[in-house]
Amino acid sequence: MTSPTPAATSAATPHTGASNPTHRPRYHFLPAANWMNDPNGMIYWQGVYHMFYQYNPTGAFWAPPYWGHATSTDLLHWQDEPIALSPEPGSYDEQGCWSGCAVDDGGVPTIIYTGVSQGRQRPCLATSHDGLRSWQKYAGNPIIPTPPDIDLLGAGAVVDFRDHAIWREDGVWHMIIGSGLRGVGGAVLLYRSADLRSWEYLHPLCVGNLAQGAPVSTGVMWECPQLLAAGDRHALVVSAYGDGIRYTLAMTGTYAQQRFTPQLIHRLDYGDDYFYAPQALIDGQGRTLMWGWLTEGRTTEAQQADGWSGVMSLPRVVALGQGGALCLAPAPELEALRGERLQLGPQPIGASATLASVRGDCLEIHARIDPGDADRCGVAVRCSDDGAERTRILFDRAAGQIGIDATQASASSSANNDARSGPLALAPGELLDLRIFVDRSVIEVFVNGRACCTGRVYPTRPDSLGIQLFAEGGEAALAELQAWEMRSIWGAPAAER
Ligand code: DQQ
Repeated sequence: MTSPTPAATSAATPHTGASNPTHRPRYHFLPAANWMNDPNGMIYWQGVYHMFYQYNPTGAFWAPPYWGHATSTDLLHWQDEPIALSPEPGSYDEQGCWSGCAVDDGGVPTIIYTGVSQGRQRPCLATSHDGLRSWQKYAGNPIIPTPPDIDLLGAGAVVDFRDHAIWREDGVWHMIIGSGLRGVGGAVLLYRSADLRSWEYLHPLCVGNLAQGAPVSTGVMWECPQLLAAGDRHALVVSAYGDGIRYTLAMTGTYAQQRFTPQLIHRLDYGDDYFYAPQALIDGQGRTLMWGWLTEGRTTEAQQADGWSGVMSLPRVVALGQGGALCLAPAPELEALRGERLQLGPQPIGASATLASVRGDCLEIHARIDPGDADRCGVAVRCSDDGAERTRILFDRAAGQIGIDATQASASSSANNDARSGPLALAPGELLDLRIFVDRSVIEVFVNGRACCTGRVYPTRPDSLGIQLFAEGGEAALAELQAWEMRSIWGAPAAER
């Protein structure tokens, strides 16, 4: 395998990103160019948010991953830092430095990641002694040489062994690793250690069930596990994979005697893998903030033609909802990106009405809608003047579903143009409350504080900037709509990427 040694992605690196900026987000983080996937090692360190991410510095396609790195003091504007980890040819991570986490080991920033070589996935460690800028790999890597042989216990052989989350409990480090048990389902394996280097396997923290179909299938393997405190419960977040599924699952329940027992399980984002492999940190305000990888919804050829692939989600505040589900809300800091406010309503919503005063492809829209007797209603964004292209944020009351209908989003044959949704029931008299973030090809929607849905859209028409309200099978009413143009996080247009 050849492994180029690229220059570090630093603030001084010229932005060689989009040859065609049409779809490139302006207020979401993404590297200047090339491929990114999972957020890694998210950590709040001495007043600074550190975001690492899976990165291919050689092109807009997946390859043995490096760890890219960026920092922020305000959650909005990000500074590129040197590449943190690179695969080492001929070593235990020659096939990539896969996903992992970062912890504070008594003042020493420490990364645990998955080193991959010859198809084997093994935990590895690296430390920084210059304030998270450069990282030295531990001479004793890999720190766990083989997965546990839990087949002996009759639980099924371990099919994968990667991705890490670590916490301290009773003065001891605890680590979970994403896995799957052949013929059984996804699994999260629990270890403990006194020094982060020598680990003792305990048992599975939680195991899925391949046979489960309702309320949601849980897949063959669980990637990127993380155990979070949420209100009076715990939440186990995993990215469920295999058997035709790929989405983030949130399980809320109890953590006791070092085992997690789920009580409720749901998809964390109804856009499925458009919000994938998320990772959370706890910041200086004690908030749990989460970011996910927004995958592309277009062909690999289209991604490579544009020179970039993958976007980081907006920062989302994690909380336990009233019904016991894990809920995500946009971080309040995002309000600082708002331009002038425009306000509309109340007004009736007929079949479809284009808003004359709101247009754009970088917007935040907050709409509160009374569904009335309409079967379906919502807000359409990125609408062309002739209606040929449009993306609908659609509440289907009869089906009890909310989602993003992008089946008419783009005239391009390279775009997915799909529809994704999940359950939403409104209480009698409750308004549909949509906070919609449009950032060129990214749509993030937060619904009634208890559901969210991410989409990717690639309109082709320069006039696909319109906003419409629509109702079908009856009349709905707009209680209020506020809209703001969102500012770029990259400063002047010349500095944009
Ligand atoms: N991506 C990483 C893996 C992880 C997967 C590799 C999830 O560590 O399981 O780039 O998207």
